[in-house]
Amino acid sequence: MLRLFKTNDLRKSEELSGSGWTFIPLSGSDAGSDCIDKTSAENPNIGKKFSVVVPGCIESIPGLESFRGTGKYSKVFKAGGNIRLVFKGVSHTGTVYLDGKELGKHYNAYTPFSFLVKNLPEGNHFLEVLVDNRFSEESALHVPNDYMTYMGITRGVAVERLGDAYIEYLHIVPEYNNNWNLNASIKIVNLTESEKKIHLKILLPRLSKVSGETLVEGSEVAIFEKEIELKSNEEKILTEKILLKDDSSYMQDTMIFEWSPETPVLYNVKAKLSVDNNDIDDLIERIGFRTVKAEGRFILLNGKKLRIKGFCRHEDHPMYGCALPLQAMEADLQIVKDLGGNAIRTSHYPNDEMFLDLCDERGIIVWEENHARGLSEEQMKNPNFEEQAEKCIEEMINAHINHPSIIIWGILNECASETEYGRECYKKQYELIKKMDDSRPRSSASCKFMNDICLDLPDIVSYNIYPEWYVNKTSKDWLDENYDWVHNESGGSGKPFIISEIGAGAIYGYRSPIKAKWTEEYQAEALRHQIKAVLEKIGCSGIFIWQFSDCRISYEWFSTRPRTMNNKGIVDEYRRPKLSYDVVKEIYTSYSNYFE
Ligand code: ADA
Repeated sequence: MLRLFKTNDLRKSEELSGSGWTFIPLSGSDAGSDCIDKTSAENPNIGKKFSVVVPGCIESIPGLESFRGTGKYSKVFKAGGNIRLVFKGVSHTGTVYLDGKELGKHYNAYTPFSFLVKNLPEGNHFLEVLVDNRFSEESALHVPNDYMTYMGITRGVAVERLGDAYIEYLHIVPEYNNNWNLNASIKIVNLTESEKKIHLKILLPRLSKVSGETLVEGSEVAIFEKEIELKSNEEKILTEKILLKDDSSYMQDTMIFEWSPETPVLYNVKAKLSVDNNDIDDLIERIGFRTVKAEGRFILLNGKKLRIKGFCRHEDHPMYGCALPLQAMEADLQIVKDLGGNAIRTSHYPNDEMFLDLCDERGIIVWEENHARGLSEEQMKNPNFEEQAEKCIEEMINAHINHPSIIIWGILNECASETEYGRECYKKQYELIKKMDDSRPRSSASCKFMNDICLDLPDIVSYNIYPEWYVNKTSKDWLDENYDWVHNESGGSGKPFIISEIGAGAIYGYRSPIKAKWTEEYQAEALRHQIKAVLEKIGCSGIFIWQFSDCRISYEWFSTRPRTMNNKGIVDEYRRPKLSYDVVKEIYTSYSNYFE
């Protein structure tokens, strides 16, 4: 499964996820061995053929738990004609071959990519994906870090059969201006050598309430139609503002049901292409009617002052690596809801679209950010950094712009925002986001305290602070010091202010009345002080606790952590609650989603 709703009625899309794949480790060693005996002995499984399922991480295979190197996936599948191979995530670099011919390469585990193949002969074809999870100068974003870079085809794969023309993307961003409007951007591609006269139609279902609160989809209404001419192999991007005025045909006998954490109503928008009245392609996207903006010191969601009660969450699990199945994603969100949380920060990279689909359906607010964590100025000067970071933004927004749950676009967690060079990178990336989507506020989680020189750039100022853990100050004092500097001395004055990280470590099961650091008792007490200080702070729009669950880190990272894990989870990696679970639940559930 790639999405939680049907994305096509007409276009044939066959999932290649599942079984029938083989994996062969080609070169590499165990990351851990370098730390033990420096001989980096070659992994004994090199050349061995494993039967595997996709999505998955090869670290789930005994003997490959710490493998860092290259390997090749392969699978035979049936197809023909014009096809598109869609990959939702390959970690961290994937090179795709079809019948021995290279189709292309993609860097970065966390964003989708695809390859078009025209006029493929009908029959069996051989798909190979060379995967590489090594750290090197070529990789500016996947570096030794406080999270794990896994290896694998870690998200879904599909092969689509296309006709003479197809819809590459359908972006629909709702906007309210006395009426609801839909700002649509549609990319249409002619796959033939001949000119095409194509009819585009966009349809929106009317929703109606049946038996109380249940909403059902009624008839689909055409809200936009246009004839488009495309020359041979031409592609066109149409941008249209579609008005849903009260007197529009769509609005007869219906109303628009807003998306909110309390009422996460979703609409399936369908775009259809036809030639001479024959339908040739379609694409369905899911949207929610909601507005979000930064106004004064508040984040307004549908005009109401939002209070964020969130968690930073890595895509990480001891059984699945970063390739969590839907059931594991669902279990995490059940815990978030039980804790009284209303938000997730996708630290520190774009997330699986199925997870974002779940957030849309459950009314969980999302801060989604491009892939970067704690890169120094020197690391940001890697010649590949800017291109890789900006490409991640483009792919993230292109793929995720329709998710109503995403209300903040984030960049460059704890990177060099205290330097002039770093500022240039931040500035370019904020501008890129605004150009692609100016419907959402932008932010970046900073740990540069009173040295940050970029706070005039974002719409929301966000700080990662660790009082009672890294900084021996009370939570209130350290929060006040940073808040006051931001609002009195920095370019961030007067903007909404979020604590985007705060927390403390605890080893699951380490209990002691001495309440030393790493005990569950210490974490519970520190979090009580930290969360209360933030939620009681006038002018603070919310909090993302670091972090939801313990997660694996890469051996090669400079800082040693107990268990080679980041142990600041409210639950451990198996989602077993620590003592802090009840503290977080007690406090979070005592606050509403909005300021009065
Ligand atoms: C930073 C960083 C997180 C994590 C955290 C910690 O704030 O953004 O990824 O490393 O510190 O646990 O220290």
